[in-house]
Amino acid sequence: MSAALTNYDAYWMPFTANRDFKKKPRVITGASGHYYTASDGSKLYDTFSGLWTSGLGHCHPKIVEAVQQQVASLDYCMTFQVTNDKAVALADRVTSMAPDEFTQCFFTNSGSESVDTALKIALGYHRARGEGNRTRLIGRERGYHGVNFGGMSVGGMVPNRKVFSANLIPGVDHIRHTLDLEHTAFTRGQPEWGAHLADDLERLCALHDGSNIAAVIVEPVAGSTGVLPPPVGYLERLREICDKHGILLIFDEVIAAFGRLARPFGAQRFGVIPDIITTAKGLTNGVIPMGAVLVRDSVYDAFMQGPEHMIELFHGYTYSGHPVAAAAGLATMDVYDEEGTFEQAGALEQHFEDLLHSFADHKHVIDVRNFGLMGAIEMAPREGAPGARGGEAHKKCFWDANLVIRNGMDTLQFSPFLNSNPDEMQKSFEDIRRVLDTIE
Ligand code: PXG
Ligand code: PLP
Repeated sequence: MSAALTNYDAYWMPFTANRDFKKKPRVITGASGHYYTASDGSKLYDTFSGLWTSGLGHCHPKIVEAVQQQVASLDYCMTFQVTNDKAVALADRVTSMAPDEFTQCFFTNSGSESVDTALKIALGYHRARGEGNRTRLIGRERGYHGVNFGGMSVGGMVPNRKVFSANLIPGVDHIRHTLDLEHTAFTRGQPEWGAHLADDLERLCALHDGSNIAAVIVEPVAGSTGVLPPPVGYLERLREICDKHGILLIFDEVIAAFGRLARPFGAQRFGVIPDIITTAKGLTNGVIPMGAVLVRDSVYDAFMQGPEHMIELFHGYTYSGHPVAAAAGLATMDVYDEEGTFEQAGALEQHFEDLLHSFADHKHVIDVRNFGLMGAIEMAPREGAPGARGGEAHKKCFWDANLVIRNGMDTLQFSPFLNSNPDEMQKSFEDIRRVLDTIE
C-alpha cells in the first residue's frame, strides 16, 4: 500500500473526467502478469494490456532485469553527436523485423512524437528532392495520431480538435472514415463494404493537384476511435493512388505493430507496404516510454545529400534513443522471439472474435468489431447522456467485477494480452456481460 494517497488536488489527469474521478479514485499500485493490484489490495484483470501497450503482461521478468541492469550501468547519454550501444542495437533489431525496404529507425518517446516526426520526415523528403511544393498532408476522419499539433491536425477525433480548431496546422485535408453501421454492423474482421472510400484520396488529388500532396497518414486498423478494420481492398487502393501521384503513405502503427495483428507490423499482415511506419507502445511493452519511426531506404537516401559534415534533419528529442528505453526494447524483442508471442496472438484471434460477437444479442449493443487482437463493442448512447453508459460500465467493472476495461464514450475497447490465457479471457467477457446487464 502506498503511503501518501490522501491529496489528489495537484494531479491533473490526462483524458479523464478529473472531478468525477477524484470523488472516488481508482488507483493502481502494483501489477504482475495479467493482473493489477489496486490501492485497496484487490486484484484486477487487465482487459486492455495497459493502454494497448503491454502485450506480454506486466512486469515481465526479462524486461525488468534488462532495465535494472541498464539503469545501473548507463543511465543516460545524449544521442546528438554521440550515442549508446543499446539504441544502435535496437534500430538494427527493429528494422530487421520490418519489410525489407525499411532500413532506417528514428527514435522518439511516444506515439505522438513518432507521428510528428513522420510528418516532418515526409515534408523534408519532398523538399530534399526538389518538390518543396508538396506540403499538403492528408489524414482521415476519426483517425487518432496523438495529441501534438501535427498529429492532432491530421487526426480526426472531433473532441481532441475542437478547442484548437483555429490553431491546427494549415494545408491538411481528411478522407472519410470507413464505418457505416448500415453496411458493416457486426462484421467479423474486415468488412467487404467500403474500399471505394479510398477514392476520396483521388478526389483530393483532383482538387489540389496530386503534385501538392506530401503524405497520407492512416492507422491500418483505426484503434482509438473504437476499432475500425479496413474494408477489404481499401489499403491496397490507398497505396495505388499514392503511387500514382508520388505521395508518401504513412501507416500509424502505434497500436498495430509488435504483435497485435499477429505480425511484427500491420503492413505485413495486410501485405500493403507504406513508406513510413510509426510505432510506440509495444516497442518496450510499455515499460519505458519510447517510440520509433521506421523509414524506407529511398526516403532516407533523399536526405543524405550535401556536405557530409552537415546535419541532414534538424529534428530530435533529448530522450531519443534513451539507453534504458532501448534496453527495455531489446529485451521486449527477445521475449517476442523466445516465447513465440506473435504466433500466440494469432492463435487467440478466433476465441477473442467469438467472445466479442457473443455480445451481438445484448440489448445495449449496436455493433461489434474486431481484427487481430483489437476489438470493440459499441453500445447505443443513453438518451440525452452520450458516454454515460460506457463510463458506468468502466466504473462498475472496476468496483464490482475486478476488471479494468477501457471505454471511449459508449464503445468498449479491448486489447487482450498477446499471451492471454483463453479461460481468463473468457471469464473477463462473462463478467463484463454481467455488468452490462445491470446497466440501464
Ligand atoms: N497514433 C496512434 C495510432 C495511437 O493509437 C498515438 C498515435 C499517440 O501515442 P501516445 O504515446 O503519444 O499516446 C496513439 C495512442 C485508446 C487510446 O483509448 C489510444 C491511444 C492513446 C490514448 C487512448 O484507444 N493511442
Ligand atoms: N524546451 C526547452 C526549454 C528545452 O531546452 C528543450 C530541450 O532541450 C525542450 C523544450 C524539448 O525537450 P525534449 O527534447 O525533451 O522534447
